[in-house]
Amino acid sequence: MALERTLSIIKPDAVERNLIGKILSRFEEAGFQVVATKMLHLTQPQAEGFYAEHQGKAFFAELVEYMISAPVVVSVLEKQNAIQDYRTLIGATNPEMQEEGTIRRDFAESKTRNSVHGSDSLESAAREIAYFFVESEICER
Ligand code: RTP
Ligand code: MG
Repeated sequence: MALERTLSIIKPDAVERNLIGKILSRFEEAGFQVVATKMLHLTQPQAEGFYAEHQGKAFFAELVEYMISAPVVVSVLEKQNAIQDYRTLIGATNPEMQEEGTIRRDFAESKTRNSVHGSDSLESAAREIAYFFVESEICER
C-alpha cells in the first residue's frame, strides 16, 4: 500500500447543520491526517468546473445549485491507501447501499445532499487537490 492523498469536501448540508467538527473527527478517528484544510463558498463556475465530469447529466443543475447554497470545507487527507479507504469511510452514493457506520449513512439527507465528497481515483485526487490548493498550502506531517 502506498501513502496517498485524497480530496475531501464537507458539503453545504453538513456545514449548515454544524457538523464540520464531527465529520473531521471521523476522518481523524479512521486514521487520516489532515494536511490542508480551508472553508470557502464556491462560485457557480467553481462548482461547475469541479464536477465537470457530470456536465449534461440529469442531476447536474441540482448538484451545482446545492454545492453553492452554503460554504464548504475542503481538505487534503493523507493515509496509506487513502483514496479507496476514504470512499469506504463515506459510503455509497445511493442511500440504499450505504453501509452502517459510514459518514453518509449517519449524516446524508438525500442522494444529492450527502454531506461529503471524496476523490474516486489517483488521477481525480491529483486534479481535485490542485483545483483547491497550491503545494505550499499542504503541510508535511
Ligand atoms: P462525490 O463525487 O461528490 O464524492 O460523490 P460520488 O462520487 O459518490 O457520486 P457521483 O456520481 O460522482 O455524483 C456526484 C454528486 O452528485 C450528486 N448526485 N445526485 N440525484 C442524483 O441522482 C444524484 N446523483 C449524484 C451527489 O451529491 C453526488 O455525491
Ligand atoms: Mg464522484
